[in-house]
Amino acid sequence: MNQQPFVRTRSEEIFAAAKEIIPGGVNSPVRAYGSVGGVPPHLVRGQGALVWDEDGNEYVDLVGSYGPLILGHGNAEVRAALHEAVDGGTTFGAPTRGELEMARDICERVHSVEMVRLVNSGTEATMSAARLARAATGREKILKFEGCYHGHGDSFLVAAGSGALTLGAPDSPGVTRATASNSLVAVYNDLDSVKAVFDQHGPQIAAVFVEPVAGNMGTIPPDAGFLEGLRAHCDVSGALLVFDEVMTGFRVARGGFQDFTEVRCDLITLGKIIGGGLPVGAYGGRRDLMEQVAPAGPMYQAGTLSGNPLAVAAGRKTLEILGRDGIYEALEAAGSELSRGLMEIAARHGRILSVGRIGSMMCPYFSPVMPRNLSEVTATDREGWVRFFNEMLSRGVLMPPSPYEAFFLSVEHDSGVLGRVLEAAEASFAAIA
Ligand code: KE4
Repeated sequence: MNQQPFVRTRSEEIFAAAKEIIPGGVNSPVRAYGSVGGVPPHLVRGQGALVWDEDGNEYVDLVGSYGPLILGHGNAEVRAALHEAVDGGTTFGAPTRGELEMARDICERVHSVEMVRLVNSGTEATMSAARLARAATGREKILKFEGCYHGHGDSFLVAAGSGALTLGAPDSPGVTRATASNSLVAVYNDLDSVKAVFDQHGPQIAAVFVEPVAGNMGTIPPDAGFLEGLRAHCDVSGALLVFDEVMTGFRVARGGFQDFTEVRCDLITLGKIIGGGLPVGAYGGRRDLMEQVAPAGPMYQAGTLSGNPLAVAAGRKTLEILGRDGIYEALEAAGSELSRGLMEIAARHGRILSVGRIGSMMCPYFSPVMPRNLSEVTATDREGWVRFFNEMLSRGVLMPPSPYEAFFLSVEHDSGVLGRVLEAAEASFAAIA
């Protein structure tokens, strides 16, 4: 284990040049290390649980591309499937058998999905699901939760507005007040806040969007009864319930979070893992809703590369492998080993960690109590977390560069790899004590 801060000269050079012609030097903001400072390692290769940067530094990867790489980097079977697909062509703009098989793979595994449409990202999936919910109900408002992220579609880039009515307010320039006024915001795990919104706006609400496990403010599972309460409000008011499982789909279980709950959503959004590392999103659910999507129905949605043969090949092979015995048990064991190890090491150095975790998706909070919503997450020790991040980075462990992002382990994160992480954690907690 390298005990010296890694030299990242080439990453620095590339980052400086990139900032001249790419906003912030990155193609997605979190990668710029704004929350943690310093220069992001520019990666050149990944294999299994490891990645290497431009300067030849090796890291244990806990980011996993923010979810897709549940099989680790460079899975041989996925690569073989891609090589075979690319030899046939990269895109056709015509339907292919693979898309039917992918749709069957999803419908067979995920409760409540009778029909599904493939798109190119999680954002496209949630944007399309929102449009479908509005089309199907004739209503305009969407309810989401503080701290939940559903991609960068305008309807979702809203924060809780001022006042008790939690009216949406633009969270980004460019999102109009008109758009934001149709986005309502409640507090995750707080059914009283949900009731307040439904009391005020119920008949106007087209859909409630929720991450069944909140993975964009770390990892916060739903309180007992929370999802059941959302289902009940939707049933009474006629709003649709949308599970955004872009992150949890096929991550937490073979069928996503619905394998753990009796609650059934009306629509679901998927992404990340179903692309096997290539760009894919999907939305699906009740047949009577999905049959309203063009060309079967009037709600328009389209995409040049939707159902792309390469992404479908990688995604199908990934789902096939995830269907094999023992995979989720191994992921659960890895998550449990890392979570327990981090808490024990932190305690030895006088720190109490609370780890939010479901399976191989987890987040260590620098807090004696497990947060249940965004305001409790923002009350955790962010400075301590940032110092820990940078100590771990200097010891060859790549955590996601934000306390609001989850760790994603893969089937390649075996005890040997996790031992390296825990060894780095021991030194890092000592360094920040
Ligand atoms: P994409 O458009 O990034 O494929 O998916 C948007 C999205 C939708 N729904 C959920 C629950 C999500 O977590 C995401 C994207 N997740 C972030 C990670 N927190 C993507 C990482 C990034 O923005 O670079």
